[in-house]
Amino acid sequence: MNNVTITDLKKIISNKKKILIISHYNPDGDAIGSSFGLANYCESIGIEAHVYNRDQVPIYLNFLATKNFHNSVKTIPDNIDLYMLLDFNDLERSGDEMMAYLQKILNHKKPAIIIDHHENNKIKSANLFIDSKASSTGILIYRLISRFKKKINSEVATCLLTSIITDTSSFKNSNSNIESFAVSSTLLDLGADLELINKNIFRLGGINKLILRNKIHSTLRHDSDLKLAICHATSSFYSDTNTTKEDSEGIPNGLIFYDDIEIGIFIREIGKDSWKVSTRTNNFIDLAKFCNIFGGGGHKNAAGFSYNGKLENLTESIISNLKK
Ligand SMILES: [Mn+2]
Repeated sequence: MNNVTITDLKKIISNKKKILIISHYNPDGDAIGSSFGLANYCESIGIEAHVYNRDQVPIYLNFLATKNFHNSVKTIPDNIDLYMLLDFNDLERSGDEMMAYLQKILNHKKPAIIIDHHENNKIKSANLFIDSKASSTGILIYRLISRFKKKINSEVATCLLTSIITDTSSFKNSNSNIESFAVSSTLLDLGADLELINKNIFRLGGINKLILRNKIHSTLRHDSDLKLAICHATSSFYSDTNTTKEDSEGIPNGLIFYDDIEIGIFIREIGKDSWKVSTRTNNFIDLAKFCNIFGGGGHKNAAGFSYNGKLENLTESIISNLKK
């Protein structure tokens, strides 16, 4: 494990011919925006760039594109000379197939770099460029590619602005620092299409999504002492309304904009007695630490974990741990 500077990074990339960029499964606007932005910039300076994600690009991000996008390791070409892992720092987050692939790469000590803004890095055998103060991985990609001579084109600028806008929830989250405004302003100057981003990112979707959200919000439980709101969705919520997990994205974040709620928690069923927990706050407590108790992690203001057991036990366990 080795921390590298922007100058090191620039040097590492400069003499490469074919790179592979990997981001986490269930990709969000930052995962897609930063990886496509980096790939498209590399292509513009003559480096062949391939992007891997276990999953397809979510519909609301379909306005972003890149030339070589893979959902299977089988189509990834040989002789990749640099591996770049974006917006995650735990191999598990790349998916089983890519995790096995990456383990081999790292064992063979092939050049790999993690560019990320999450804390608690778990990958020990790669170069690290991690800054948890950065509001998004897109910001880190901007810091890097703005060092190169070639001007950032409008397509790349749109990718990176998408990263920033989605990871800051349009500058509403507490990670919206001066740099995120400054870089956004520069990206607009470079031709980033804000109207296109807003049109796609903030479309609310079909009526089914509204019905799903009503069902989820009807499970709401509020603890006024803890300033906590918890709600959940079982698998039947999605099958009954013909929706997918993407349709419940943003639920925990939405909760903390109400008075009397400082901690928003959304629990989603992922299997029999198996749950995924997403937590959000605005500087009220350190959620990365809290989720660590359950074996998860993330940021201070946005973190999560998985849980096996009964929903009632999970809820009680969350509440009793928060009381501590
Ligand atoms: Mn991110």
